[in-house]
Amino acid sequence: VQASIPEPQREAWARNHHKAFQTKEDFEKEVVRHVETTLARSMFNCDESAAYSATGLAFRDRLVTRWNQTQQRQTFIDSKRVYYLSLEFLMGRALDNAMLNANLKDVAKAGLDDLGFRIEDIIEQENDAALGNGGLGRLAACFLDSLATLNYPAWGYGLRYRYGIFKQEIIDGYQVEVPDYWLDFNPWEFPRHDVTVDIQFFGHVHKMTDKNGKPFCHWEAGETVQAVAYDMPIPGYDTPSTNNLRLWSSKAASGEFDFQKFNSGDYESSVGDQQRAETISAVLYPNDNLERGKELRLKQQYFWVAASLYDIVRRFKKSKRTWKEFPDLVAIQLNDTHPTLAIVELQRILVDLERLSWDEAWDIVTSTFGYTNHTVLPEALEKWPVTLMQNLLPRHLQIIYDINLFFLQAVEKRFPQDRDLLSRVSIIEESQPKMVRMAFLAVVGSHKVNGVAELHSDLIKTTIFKDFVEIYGPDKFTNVTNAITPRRWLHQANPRLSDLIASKLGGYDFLKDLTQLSQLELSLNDKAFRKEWAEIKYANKVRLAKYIKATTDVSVNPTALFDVQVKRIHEYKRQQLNIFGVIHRYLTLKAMSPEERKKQQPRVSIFGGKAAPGYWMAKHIIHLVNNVGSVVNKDEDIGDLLKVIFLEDYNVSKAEMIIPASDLSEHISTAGTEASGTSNMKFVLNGGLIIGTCDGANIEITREIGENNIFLFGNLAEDVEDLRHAHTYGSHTLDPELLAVFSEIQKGTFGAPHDFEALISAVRDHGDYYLVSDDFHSYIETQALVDESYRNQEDWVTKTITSVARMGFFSSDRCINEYAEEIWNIEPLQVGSEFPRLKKQ
Ligand code: NBG
Repeated sequence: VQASIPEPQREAWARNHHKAFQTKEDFEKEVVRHVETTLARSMFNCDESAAYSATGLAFRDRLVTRWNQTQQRQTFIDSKRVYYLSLEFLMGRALDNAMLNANLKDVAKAGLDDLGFRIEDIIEQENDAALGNGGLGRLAACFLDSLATLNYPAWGYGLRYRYGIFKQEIIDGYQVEVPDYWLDFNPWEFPRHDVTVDIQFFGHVHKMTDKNGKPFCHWEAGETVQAVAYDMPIPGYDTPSTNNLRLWSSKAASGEFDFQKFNSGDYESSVGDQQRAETISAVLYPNDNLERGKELRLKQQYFWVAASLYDIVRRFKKSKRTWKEFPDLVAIQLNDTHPTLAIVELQRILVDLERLSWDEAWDIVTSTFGYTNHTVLPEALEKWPVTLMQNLLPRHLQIIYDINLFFLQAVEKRFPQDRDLLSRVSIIEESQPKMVRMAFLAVVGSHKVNGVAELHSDLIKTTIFKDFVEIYGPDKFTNVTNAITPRRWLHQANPRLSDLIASKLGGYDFLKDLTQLSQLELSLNDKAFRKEWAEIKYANKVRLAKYIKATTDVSVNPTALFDVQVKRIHEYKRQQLNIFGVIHRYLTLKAMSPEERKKQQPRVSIFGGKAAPGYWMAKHIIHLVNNVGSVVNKDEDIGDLLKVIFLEDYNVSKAEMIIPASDLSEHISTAGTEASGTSNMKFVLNGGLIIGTCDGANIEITREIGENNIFLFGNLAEDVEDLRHAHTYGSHTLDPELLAVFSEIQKGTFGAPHDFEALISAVRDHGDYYLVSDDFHSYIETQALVDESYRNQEDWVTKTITSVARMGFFSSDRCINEYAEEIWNIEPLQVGSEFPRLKKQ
C-alpha cells in the first residue's frame, strides 16, 4: 500500500503526522484547544465537567495514534490474534487509567492546576463504563489491560449497552433501581458507521442444490437488524500497544425504516420498527450468577456473536489463507456460555456459506474455541427452550441437533449400550419443554475448558462435567486461576502505597512483574517503612470516613477496624451471615457493663453491593443491613464500638476508594459456591486481611500468603452435601447464638419482624441450603480472633506487609500468559524500535 502513494504526498502526510503531547505546556494547549473549539466554550464557562471532557479528549487523541499504529502493525505482521468474547466488560473509568498507562498523570496534574482545576475533581467527573454485573465482567476488563500491557494481539468483543448496570439508590432502607445514562458524554468510544453487519433472525431454512448438484441449506431471514461497531482503545501500561474493544450497537437495518408506511401516514409503526431493533443492545441484564430464559437475551447473544464472527472472518479472509489455517490465525475465548452460539455460527458459515464438508468445518471450529466456566450454581447454567431456538434461529437449531447427533454417536461407539450416559451428556435435555444445554455445547465445541480457581476447576470435573472427563479424558480440562491488574488495583487505586513500594523496590517495574513484591519482606523490620505503611492505610480510611459522612451522615472513627463486604448481594455470598454476626456483636456489647465495653475493639461494618431487581431475598438482606445500621448507629451505649454502614451504588470507581481503606474484608461464601472471587485479591494487595471460607481463590491466597495471615473458618466444600442432606432428612439443630439473633429480629428491634421472616425461615424452616447456621459459631469465634489480632497493631502490620509481598501470583499478567501458552497458543508481539518504548518520566 505504502509504495503506491507518491513521494510528495507521503512527505506531506509525514510532515503533518499528529504528535502526541509529552510536556505540560503541550498538554495545556491541547486542553484549551478542545475547550475552545470542540466544546465551544471558554475560560469563563469551563466548569469541571467541561475540563474533564477536554482532558479526556486530549488523552484520547494521544491514544488514537498509538491505537492505529498497533492495529496497522498487527495486520502487517499477520500473526495469530485472540478474540475475547464477553457479554460483560466492567471497565469503570478510563481517564485515570489512560494517564497512568502513558506515564503522564503528573504532567496532567500540573497542567490542570495551571488552568485552575484539581485533577482528583476532574477524574471524578467521569461516568463508569458499567457494562457488567460483577466479577465476570471485571475479570474481562482486567484481562484486556494485561493483553495490551503484554503486547498480545487481542480484541475484545461485546455489546454497547445503552444502559449498563442500573444505579442503586437506597430509600428508606430499600434498594431502588435508577437507569444509568453513562453514554451522555463518552469521549472514549469511536462509532464506526462504516463497519456494519446485517444480522438475521427468524424465518425459514430451505434445502437447495448448488451448480455442482451438491445440496446445501439456505436460511431465509424473517427479520434483519443492523450491528454498528463502536470501538474503544485499550492502552497497555508502559507500552505503545493499544488494543481494541469492539462493542456492537443495534439499529434498524438500512431500508428497514419503512418509507412506504411513513408516506402513507403510518409514522408510528415505522418508528416502532426502529425502536424494536434498538432494543437489542439497550440494556444489560442485571443478573449476576443467574440466567433467565428471556427471548431478548438470546437475541442479544446471537446478535453480538454473529456480528463478531462476521468481523473475524472478514479479517481472516484478507490474509488470503486457506480455511484449514483459520485456527493458526484465530483463537476465540468464550467468557462463560453466553457466546456459545459462536460455535454454531462458525460451523454455519463454514458449511452453509463457504461449503466446507461438515468434518472439515468441525475440526476448524473445535480447534478455534476455548471455553471458560465461571460457576457451578445450577441456577446460573444457561439452558434455552428448543422451541424458542427453533423460532428465532431455525438453522442454528438444526446444526445443534447435528452436532449432538455426531457427538452422541461417538460416545455410543466408545461406551456401547450406556443409555443413561447418552441422556446425561446429550446437548438436548429431554425435559418438558426440551432444552438446549449451553454448557455442554460449549464443552463439545471447544478444545479446552477451564475453571477459574483450583477448587472450582476440580469441582467442574467431578460434578457438572464429570461424564465429559470420562469421554474426552482429563487433558481437555484445565485450570487458570483468576487474577487482577495491579495497574488499576494498586497503582491507580492506592497511589501512595504504590509509590512506597516503588521506593523500596527501586522503581515501578513490579507493576509489570508482580512477583518482585516478594522483596518487600526484606523491609519488614524497617521502622520508617512500617510507619509509612500504616499511615497510608490510615489516610485511606480517613478518606472513606469522609465519604461515609458525606453520603450517609454517619460519623465513623477512622481508628476503628474497618470490616468490609462489598460484592453483589447473593444468598450464596452470605451477606446474611455477616449481618447476623453484626447483630450478635451488638447484643454482646449491649449485655456488657460500661467497663467491659471499654475493652472492646471498635469496628465499622461496611456493606455495599447491588441486588438483582427481581431477587427478593437479596433485597431483604439490604433492608436488614440498613435497618440494623439505623438502630446501632444511634445507640449511645454503643458509640464508636460498632457502626453499620451500607454504601449506595457500589461500582468499580467506588471499589477503587473502598478497597484501599479496608482492614478486614469478608469472602464468606458457602464452600464450593464461589468459583474464584477476585476482590479478595484486591483487598490483600492493598494491605487488608481477609476473613473467609475455604472457597474459590481464598484457598490459593492462603497457599501463597500463609495460614497465619488469613482468617479461615467454616465447613469445607467436601462436607456440604452431607450437611444439606442431614438438614433435610436428619434432625436439624440450629446454633443457639444464631437463634438469639433471630429472636431479637423477631422482637422488632430492627423494624417490622415480618420484613425479615423469609431470611430467618430460609435457615430455620427450609433446610438452610447455604449453611448459615452450620458456619455461624465458627464465624463468630474467628471474628473474635480478628479483634484480638487487630489489637496488636505491630503484628497486624507485619501480617499485611507479608501478605502483600506474597501476592505476586495474582497479577492478571500471569493469568493471561497461562491462557496464551496453554489455550490460545499465541505469542506477544515484539515492540521494536520502529514502535518506540515510552520513556520513564
Ligand atoms: C463469577 C464467579 C466469581 C468469579 C467470576 C470471574 C459468574 C457466572 N461467575 O467467583 O461467581 O470470580 O465469575 O471468574 O458471574
